[in-house]
This record gives sequence, structure tokens and C-alpha cells, in this order.
Amino acid sequence: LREREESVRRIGIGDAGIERLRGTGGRIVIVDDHDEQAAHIVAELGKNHRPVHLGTMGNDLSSSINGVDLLIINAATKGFDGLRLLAHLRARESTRNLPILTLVDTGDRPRLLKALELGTNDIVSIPVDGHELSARAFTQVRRKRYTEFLRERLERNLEAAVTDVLTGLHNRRYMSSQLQSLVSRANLGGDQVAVLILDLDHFKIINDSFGHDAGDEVLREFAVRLATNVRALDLPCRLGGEEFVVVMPGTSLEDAQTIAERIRSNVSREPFRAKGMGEALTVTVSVGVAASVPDDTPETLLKRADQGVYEAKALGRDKVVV
Ligand code: GH3
Ligand code: MG
Ligand code: MG
Ligand code: MG
Repeated sequence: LREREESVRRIGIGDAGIERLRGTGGRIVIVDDHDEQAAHIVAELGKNHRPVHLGTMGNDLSSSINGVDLLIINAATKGFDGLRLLAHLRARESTRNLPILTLVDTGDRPRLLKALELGTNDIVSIPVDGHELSARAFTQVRRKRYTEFLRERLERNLEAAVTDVLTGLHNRRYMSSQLQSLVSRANLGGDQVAVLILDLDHFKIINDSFGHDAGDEVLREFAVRLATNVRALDLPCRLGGEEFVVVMPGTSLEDAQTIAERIRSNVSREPFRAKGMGEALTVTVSVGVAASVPDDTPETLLKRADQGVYEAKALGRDKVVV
């Protein structure tokens, strides 16, 4: 294939214009050893000041295809078999969805059918009508752009669905799903899982004294301290309000208690600073700790940790209770 690619003439117009690819233009690569026709295609696609970047297949197929919006293959090149190139691209994971427009001689039904069968996105007959080619090419580019847009939006939404908006920690939904599978695994003889529930002390006073925005800043600062005082595999989450949970896979009650104590002392030792608060403010947190026992459910496990929070509050707050 490499030899065949090398036999394809270069008709590119250099590397300019990649920055201008957004909008209706696109990065289009033409595989055609018919000079005149290739020049005609280049001229048509570049009309109306469309920011088009054109190139030809290089020696390295994967790098020359990287970032390309549309490939135009002449199925009737002399140098090599365009349909084999099409088949090759469709067989590879990285190029399976690459938009491809195939040029087929008018009346060459076998090649036309073969190209469709191999998965070309569209066909343009030779001799090439510039307007038609342009319309079909940019339809493919727009479709690709829109597909990319939808995929990016989907990824953002999926991430948003498991992230707490205020702090960037995992949210309750994520915590529940992770805890569910960790508890199930523990019950099947897997590693023990521990949880901490952390509830800021007298948070209402912070809000009432300094305002809701300052309260939010305290919550964000607390989230940072939480995240930086747990281990890499631990999952710091915000349930809502001033209530947080850390899910700790493969952790004993004793180890969880040590980490809880580390968080508690870090929080009370270093005063918090937030905009709108004149001086730094001492914040404290009450923590309940529990580790899974046989036949636990996420609910029974969290209930024990919650009981710890309740007792910590009763004992005067700023405490860890197992
Ligand atoms: P305790 O020590 O018993 O936990 O007292 P507390 O004041 O922390 O507990 P309480 O549950 O009475 O009050 C929690 C307060 O948290 C009340 C509510 O206004 C505030 N709050 C809840 N969600 C948010 C939030 O997202 N941002 C801010 N700034 N405040 C919040
Ligand atoms: Mg409360
Ligand atoms: Mg509280
Ligand atoms: Mg609370």
C-alpha cells in the first residue's frame, strides 16, 4: 500500500489554513493521480473563499489521515487501486468513520457498486461536475462536524452527570453507583470498603455571618483539602449542602480512621480564607467512619457512618467517631 500511496501525485497547497478549519471549510485530502481533474477539484473546493486545506496522501497513512475531515478517492487512478484503499480504511478502527467521497467513471457500475458496498459515504461521477462535487463534499464535512459536536456534548453531559457543580468533586449519584459495586464485591469475598461521612460544624453560622457566597467558598476550600488528604484510589464526593462522603476501596476501619483524623486536624488547624470574610475563619468538621461487614448494603454501611457523625456532634463537634 505504501508504494501505491507514493505513486499518488502530490497536489496539495501546503500546510496553511489549518487554524481556519472551523465553519464551513474543512481539511480535505484528495487521492487522485489525474492531474487535471485534481486541479479542477482543488479549484472548485476552494471557491467562495471557503477555508479549505487540501493535501495528498503521504507515506504514512495514519498520520496523513489524522485530523482530516474528508477523503476524496478516485477509484480509477492508474497508479493504484482506490477501492483497495477504501477497503483498507474501512477495516481500520481509526479510519472506520472517516468521511470518504469516491470518484467513479460514469457508467462504471461494477466500481460504483463496489464502492458503496465497501462503505463510501457518497459518490461523484467522472467527469466531475464542480458544483455537485462541492455540494456533496461539504455535506460530508458538515455532517462530520455535527457528529463531533454531538459527541463532545455527550461527553460533557456524561461528566456533568457525575460531578458536583460547586466543588468539582464526585456527586451523590456517582458515590452511590461506586459504593454499590464496591459493597457487592466485598460481599463476594473481595476487599473491605470503608466510608467517611463529613459534616461541617455550625455551617449555618458561616452563611449567616458572611453570606452564602463566602459559604460556597468555604465549601470549595474544604473540597480541596478533602481531595488532597485522601489517597489516590479514594473517592471524595459531595452529597449536597455541607455534607461530604469519602468512599475508600480496600480500606480497613483502622486505616479509614487514621485518614479521617488527618482530614479533621488539617481542617481545624489551618483557618479558611474566603472573599468577603475580613479575617481567616476557623472551620471544623465532624466525621463518622464505618467499614463494610458481611451482608452490608450501601445503606447499612452509610447508616453506621452517619451514626458516627451524630455522636461526634453530640460530643462537641470537631471529632472523628468510629
Ligand atoms: P451542625 O454543626 O449541626 O452540622 O450545624 P450546621 O449549621 O452545619 O447544620 P445545618 O444542617 O443546621 O445547616 C446547614 C447549612 O448549610 C444550612 C444551609 O443554609 C447551608 N447550605 C446548604 N447547602 C449550601 C450551599 O450549597 N452553599 C452554602 N453556602 N450553604 C449551604
Ligand atoms: Mg446539620
Ligand atoms: Mg453541618
Ligand atoms: Mg448537615
